[in-house]
Amino acid sequence: MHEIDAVTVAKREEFYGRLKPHNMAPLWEVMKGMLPPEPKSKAEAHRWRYDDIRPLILESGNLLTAEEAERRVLILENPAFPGQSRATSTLYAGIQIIMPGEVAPAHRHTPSALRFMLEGSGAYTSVGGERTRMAFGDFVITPVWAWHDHGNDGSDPAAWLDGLDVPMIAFFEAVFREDYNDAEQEILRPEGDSFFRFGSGMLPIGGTSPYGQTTPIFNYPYERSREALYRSSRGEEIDAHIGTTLRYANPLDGGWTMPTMSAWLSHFPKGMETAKIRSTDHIVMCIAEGTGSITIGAKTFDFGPKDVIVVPGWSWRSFRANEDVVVFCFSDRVAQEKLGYFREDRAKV
Ligand code: GTQ
Repeated sequence: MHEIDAVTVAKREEFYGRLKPHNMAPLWEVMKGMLPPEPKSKAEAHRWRYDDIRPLILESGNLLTAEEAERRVLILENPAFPGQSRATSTLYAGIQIIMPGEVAPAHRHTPSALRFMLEGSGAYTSVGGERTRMAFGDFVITPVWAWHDHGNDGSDPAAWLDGLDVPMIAFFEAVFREDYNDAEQEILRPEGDSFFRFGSGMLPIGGTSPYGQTTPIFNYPYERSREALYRSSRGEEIDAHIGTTLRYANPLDGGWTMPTMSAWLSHFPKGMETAKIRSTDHIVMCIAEGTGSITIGAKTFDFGPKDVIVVPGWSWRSFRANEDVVVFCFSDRVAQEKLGYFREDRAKV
């Protein structure tokens, strides 16, 4: 940069001042911040230990009813974004609890939601006139603008991880929401209907999704996904960076399951240390099985089952598996891919 004299600086400042009433500003003063050489997320890497937060989640279960709360959820807020209901810049995450006999009343909204089931045996959710029971590890989807209500007819509290694209949809200022005229939607189909119709390696001829870009399957049972994952681990050489990773897919087009959020499961066999990888998507992870540690940038977090971890975009990450580890992940990758700029970068091995 060549030196500029005080007179020139003053002249320019005076000019900028006259731009303000016109709602204009000089690009050259902000251009480097607007177009940095690479992204630096404002979010922090973070881990919530399930053992630490579980008592608080259960306590909330006795503080107010699900009906009162509409959704009784403790939001997982990124430490860099207090009060903003965001786990990453683009994603919302929370832990929802439903006590035995309760109903979280039906509503719908333009943000999509996903669930990763954590505990309890009697929880169910209804979507599109169909009810699905949620068992540990199940990946459950609420499509854009689909009526959904949750309940628990078991005898123990049910809790799951919620993931929503709310910050993304709010960025577009396109959040709509509507309440149903009853606590629960009308059930029109037998349980399992969508899964057997679309999730058995066969498809209805001419079949389409009732939910546009969202998969017609709304519960991917862990029993099935886990078996697929472990069998894949045995059948193929394990990727040094991502272990054995299988993504949840829309059977109709082979794409991701939702228009804005990607979801996948990774398995790292006992003893594995992965090579570093970074990608532009912002990731929320939930440990399904095992203990180990994850290094994100300069921070290392150890983890156990049901812990939730946030990986900000474009930060290096690597795993160490003390036992066989299975991790459920969701991110905004599919949205970035559609916008044409998703990137990933792998350290040399
Ligand atoms: O279950 O519909 O965590 O609407 C936040 C907003 C869950 C839900 C959340 C919601 C829901």
